[in-house]
Amino acid sequence: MSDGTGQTKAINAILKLVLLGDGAVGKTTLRRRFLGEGFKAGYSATIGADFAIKRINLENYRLTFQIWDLAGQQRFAAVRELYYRGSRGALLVFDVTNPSSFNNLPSWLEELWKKAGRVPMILCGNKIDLRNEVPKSIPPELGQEYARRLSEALGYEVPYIETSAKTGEKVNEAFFLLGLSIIRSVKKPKSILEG
Ligand code: G3D
Ligand code: MG
Repeated sequence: MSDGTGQTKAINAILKLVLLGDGAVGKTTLRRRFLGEGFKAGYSATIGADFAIKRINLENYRLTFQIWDLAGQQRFAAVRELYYRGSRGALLVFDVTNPSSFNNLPSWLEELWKKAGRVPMILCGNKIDLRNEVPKSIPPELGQEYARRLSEALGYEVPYIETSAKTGEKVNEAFFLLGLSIIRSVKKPKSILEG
């Protein structure tokens, strides 16, 4: 979009993002890490979820991420309905030191797809700082392979990234990648301004 001076005008968009994955994989810690200081936070008692806002600039977009995170392990269906409603992207998280959190990914996806549709997402293997301490951890190849299969099934790329919410490694990258995936998925940029 040009403003007539030859400069590209930034496109503003508000994007609701949801964090998914088993309890204790590090969703809340990832979110806190990414937000750092000076974010606006809120809490929806109805949904039992926290949300916080962070603005980032990405390409010619000014994105306002509204990041949602279920408080505790809410399993009440009506609540989860609201949690997912209107979300534009998802960070699907497992703990590389906890194979069952990896094996449970399909059930999280099923829920996401049912309630939010096939939104852009990234797969995130967290707690890599602990990988060498745990004999049966999930190797990077397995995460990559799963993301590749998901990408194939969905027809768009689902990136895989490995993070440590403890050290901060790749945490910003994970959220930026998700932002990029959303931008790429939008054919008409204006459509992400809606809803
Ligand atoms: P959840 O929101 O997915 O349920 P949390 O998970 O963010 O509450 O994290 C669960 C526990 O894992 C927390 O420990 C948290 O500090 C820890 N954790 C999260 N991410 C990492 C990581 O990347 N590396 C390591 N080593 N630990 C991590 P506590 O002890 O507070 O319950
Ligand atoms: Mg949490």
